[in-house]
Amino acid sequence: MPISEFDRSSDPESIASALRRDGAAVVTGLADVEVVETVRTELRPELDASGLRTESDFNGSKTLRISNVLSVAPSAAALVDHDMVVAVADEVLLPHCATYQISSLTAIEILPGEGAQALHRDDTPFPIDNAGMELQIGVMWALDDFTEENGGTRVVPGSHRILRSWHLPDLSKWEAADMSKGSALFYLGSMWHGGGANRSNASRMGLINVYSLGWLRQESNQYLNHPPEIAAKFAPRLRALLGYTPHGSGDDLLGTFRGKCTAWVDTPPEPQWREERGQVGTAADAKAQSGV
Ligand SMILES: O=C(O)CCC(=O)C(=O)O
Repeated sequence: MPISEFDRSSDPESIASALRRDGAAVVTGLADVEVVETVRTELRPELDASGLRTESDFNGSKTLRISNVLSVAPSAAALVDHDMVVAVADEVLLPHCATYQISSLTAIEILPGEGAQALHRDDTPFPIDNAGMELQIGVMWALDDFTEENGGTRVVPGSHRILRSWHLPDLSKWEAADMSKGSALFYLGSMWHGGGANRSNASRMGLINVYSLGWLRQESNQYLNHPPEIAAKFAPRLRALLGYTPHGSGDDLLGTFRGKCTAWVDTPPEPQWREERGQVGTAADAKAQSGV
């Protein structure tokens, strides 16, 4: 089953429907080419300096990865906090949480000669298996043209429908995301996917952002990857996405500062950050978006 394609003028509801049906969808030409080029340039020194620190059987030995993406590449904010991404994530995640967050943020450069990564699900760390409740949505931005030959992300369409406690899907039925630089592959956290083998003679760079329900622990600690002095430079919604906001306000209140009931009012860690109402998924946001 080929991966459905949309473009930057498509409506987020249609993309979310394709995701619910197939588990993955590509949106072509979503990022401006200048943004992509700037992000690539900003990522380069850190990828070269520390990209191999994550070397492992799973991550590969010819793949560079870094997680402090926004600390070294501030221009990537335009991708992480992209309106289309947030609109699709709203559709998929907000039915199940008060506000959602970034679970992991990783720049990945697959070098020539790297083998295929094991197919996997991003939801694996969470021991929950609830049909109809998606825990995460991933967005892989192509910072190079992605092809099957250079390691374009492989996905197994339909594999999100098989609960983990049931049978394994047929993982031989994968499709490689074939997409031009600046396009984005959206996929559900329940979807089986993985990096492809790079059989070309050029590297393949991508930026993968995973957004999760706000009541789950982040896979990669965004407060350490992007400490307050870095987060202070970002827009309120991006700070909220990094987790610098509590989840909910009533019985669902989580992420308070100093652990006191009364302290959440002036958290976190700058009082005005909360006043700016940067959270995604709040009533205030919904009102602002609808223009009412
Ligand atoms: O690099 C890719 O295309 C996918 C990487 C991935 O899924 C992962 O590392 O979890």
